[in-house]
Amino acid sequence: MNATPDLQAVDVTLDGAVAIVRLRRPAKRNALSDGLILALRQTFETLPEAARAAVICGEGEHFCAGLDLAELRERDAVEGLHHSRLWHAAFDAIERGRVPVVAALHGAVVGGGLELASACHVRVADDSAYFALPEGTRGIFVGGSGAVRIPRLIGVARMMDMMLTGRVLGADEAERAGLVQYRVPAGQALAKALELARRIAANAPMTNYALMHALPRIAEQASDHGLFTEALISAIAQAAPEAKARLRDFLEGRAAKVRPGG
Ligand code: 1HE
Repeated sequence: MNATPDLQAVDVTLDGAVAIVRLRRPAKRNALSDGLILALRQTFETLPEAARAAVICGEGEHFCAGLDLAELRERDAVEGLHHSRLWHAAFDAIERGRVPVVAALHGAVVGGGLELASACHVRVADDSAYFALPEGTRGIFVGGSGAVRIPRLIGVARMMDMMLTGRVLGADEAERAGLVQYRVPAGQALAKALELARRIAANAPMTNYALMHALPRIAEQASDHGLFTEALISAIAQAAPEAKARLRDFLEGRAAKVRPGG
């Protein structure tokens, strides 16, 4: 694969402690070319030092139209294998990266676009968003980690249905299925994602790290192993000076209480 990162297709800005990563190929509905995939990997591996959380969003009418189908025509089986592994590396740079990532979803979130959203840590959809896996009807298969990450969110049965029948989920159905965690009126996905990312950025870094790196692994461990891993990670997290300071703040009446609707 000879592609180089298409750095024009990904824009990164810093808003306080939140990096905003924008897919910027609207004329092609942010379709994921090889160059864009490489740029995404590079972006998430080299986020600005000051970033403590990130938001990913898409420019134009849609979040992402998935794989760039114009490039698919050219590929043989061996190239297809390496191509899929390239996507895995890029999306791993998101899921197992340095900071939690909130996806702000609108319009089409389809195929590889849904795989990309599934690699993020929290998903917000506005009412214009719709979700599909057209791979089933295009004669191909998911190759960007969807077979692993999407069933974790909605189960094998729902993903099977989407792929076999071409079912398209609206924002409300996606929320009910567990594909997205927040649903907001059309046009408000980015604002909501930013609000959440700012909250996430204010957490102790070790807590965020443990959530990103330990929680998904524990979920895949046998329960006895999972409990042991949990004990190790919680011991490390509570020993951090920042954890001690936060507990002191609460005990001395300086920290926010937990309130309904918070
Ligand atoms: C594209 C792509 C694309 C748009 N690859 N060029 N993904 C799909 O099967 C979804 C294919 N796309 C669509 O169904 C629609 O384009 C949308 C619903 C996303 C948007 O519709 P619309 O009416 O706003 O835009 P459009 O007129 O269809 O497209 C505008 C341009 O973007 C047009 O190019 P133009 O040069 O004629 O202007 C389209 O060809 C182009 N375009 N989507 C290439 N996907 C690792 S495995 C992952 C496997 C998959 O992701 S399979 C699912 C692929």
